[in-house]
Amino acid sequence: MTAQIERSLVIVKPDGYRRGLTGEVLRRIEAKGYTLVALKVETADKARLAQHYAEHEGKPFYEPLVDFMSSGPATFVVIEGQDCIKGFRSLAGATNPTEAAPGSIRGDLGRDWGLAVQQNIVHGSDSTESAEREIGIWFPQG
Ligand code: IDP
Repeated sequence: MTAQIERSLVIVKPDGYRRGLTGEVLRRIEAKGYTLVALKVETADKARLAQHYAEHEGKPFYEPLVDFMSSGPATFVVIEGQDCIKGFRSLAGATNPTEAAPGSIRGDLGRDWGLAVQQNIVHGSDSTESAEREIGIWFPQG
């Protein structure tokens, strides 16, 4: 597959915001060479979170996830760069912070202390289709 310039939706989740890690996440994104295209701080409403996490509806962690994600401010960022969707997920590390490799955002900073939902600092789109859909949810004005 040829490399391509793409966009991804990154969220510094409420745990990252509360712990003062927003700058650290943005620093890693920029250090990797990705560009910040749009950025806002907002407490997410549950209706838009339901759209964002529609694929997880019905799973045991769904309700705690929506509660957690709407529990306080989060930072929504559109990033751009060559293969940045896969690249950012690599920077983020595995979903479970205990299993995420050292050096990754979740491996270095994420927490999984028997909580109902993994407080893993960041979200990153997992495909071009998801990125387009998620950017449309959080940045409807384009
Ligand atoms: P991802 O964020 O690595 O793409 P997803 O499977 O899309 O992972 O899950 C969305 C979010 O839901 C995760 O980032 C994490 O916060 C939470 N989550 C996923 N699976 C579990 C689980 O098994 N237990 C608790 N929380 C989970």
